[in-house]
Amino acid sequence: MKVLVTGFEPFGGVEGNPSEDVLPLLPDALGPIQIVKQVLPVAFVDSGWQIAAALTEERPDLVLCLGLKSGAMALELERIAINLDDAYMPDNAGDQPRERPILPHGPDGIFSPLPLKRMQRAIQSTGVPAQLSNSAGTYVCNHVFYVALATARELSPPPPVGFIHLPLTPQLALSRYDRPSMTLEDMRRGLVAALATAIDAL
Ligand code: PCA
Repeated sequence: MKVLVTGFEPFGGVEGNPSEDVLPLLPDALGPIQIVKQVLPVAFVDSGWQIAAALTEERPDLVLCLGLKSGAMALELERIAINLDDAYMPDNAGDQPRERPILPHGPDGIFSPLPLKRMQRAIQSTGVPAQLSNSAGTYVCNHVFYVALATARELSPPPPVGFIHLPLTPQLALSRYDRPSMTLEDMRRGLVAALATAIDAL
């Protein structure tokens, strides 16, 4: 069995992205389950085809996408992806879609099928704060989450897909004194617990 975990490159003038930096800290296997890691560009078009290709080519049994949410106070387990790109700033390729559907005939929203409340409790039991979130926004993270969920539905069997938003690290929050932060080690601990719970439910 195989799990795909993705992160994002830096964007928006922040010098790093914890969703990329935490990937090397995650194990390459959990028991017999292989963990494949991939960094995605913060660009609507390229991130979309890259996550779709990763699902159809790697055929993972479970997909967990990660992204940074500056201002998050906990690991935020996203409940739903919506069929809308509405960028508040240009992406790393200079693209700034406004009120554009991701899939013109796609469903308005797609829920993550993962056991999010159980994953939340598992993260919390390691001493790391975790919350459920009802919006992944309308920027590149929501785009990747939506494309991954829609692509998964085309596969048989469809792999469950989830998305977790991560806070800033203390280092990245230094110049943003009003923003909360979490260490990469805490993120790693919480994410391993979340992955183990999601794998258990397969
Ligand atoms: N966060 C952005 C895109 C990339 C990332 O790490 C978002 O929340 O949409």
